[in-house]
Amino acid sequence: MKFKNIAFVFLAMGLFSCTNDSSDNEEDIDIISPEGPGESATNCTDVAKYVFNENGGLLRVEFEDAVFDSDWKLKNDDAATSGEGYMVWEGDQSLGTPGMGLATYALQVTVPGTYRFVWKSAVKTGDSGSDHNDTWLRFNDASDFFAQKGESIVYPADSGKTPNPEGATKDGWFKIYRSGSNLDFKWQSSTFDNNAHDIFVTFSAAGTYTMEISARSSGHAIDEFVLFTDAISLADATSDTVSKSTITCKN
Ligand SMILES: [Ca+2]
Repeated sequence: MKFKNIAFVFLAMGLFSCTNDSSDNEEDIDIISPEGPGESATNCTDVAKYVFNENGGLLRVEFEDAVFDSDWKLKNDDAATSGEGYMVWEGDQSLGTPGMGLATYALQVTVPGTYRFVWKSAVKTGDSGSDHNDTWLRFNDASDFFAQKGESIVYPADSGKTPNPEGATKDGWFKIYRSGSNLDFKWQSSTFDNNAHDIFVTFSAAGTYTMEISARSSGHAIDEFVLFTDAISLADATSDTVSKSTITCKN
């Protein structure tokens, strides 16, 4: 699958058709939406009712497209981000207790299966890549939520499943961190201290699922996230040519 070629086709189509016509092309769309890269297409005017629609085994969502506690600050001062910018936690740290500064995302999944989760985040406080670098994540209504590195699979604490990772985990939440000395926005999501495991969630049936995030480290900034099946590579899922998932409205 060459995303760039598909994106070019739709960009070219966009030059000759008004947006009202674009829905006619939906059956031909695999991953790229007709609105073109960088757009979150929606007629939904209430962010609390946003539903993000998986397409072709991919969800690509602007992190700021949710309802946030006032200590999550929306900023648009970094050219490396998209949409309206990014959210950064400027409240108290919550290193041991998930659930503070909670935000949720409704994800409409049509292709059941296991999806890898990765977000694009940055460190906006201090000069260490190992501090102010994480936020809590939970999928409480999915069939499975786990982290994997090779043969090693771990589950969140209090999920009823073992083993659990080293480092912070509680009440079904993983601490999701980025690492490395570069503090700028990059696509990376891991859990398990000093033994980075990738993050996965399994949706065993089509339906609408809830993704939850909550504050952990102050100064951790998040721009976007992706969920993608093993039919898609990380490079393709996070390519700049991929459009954001179509947003519909909850009834
Ligand atoms: Ca963003």
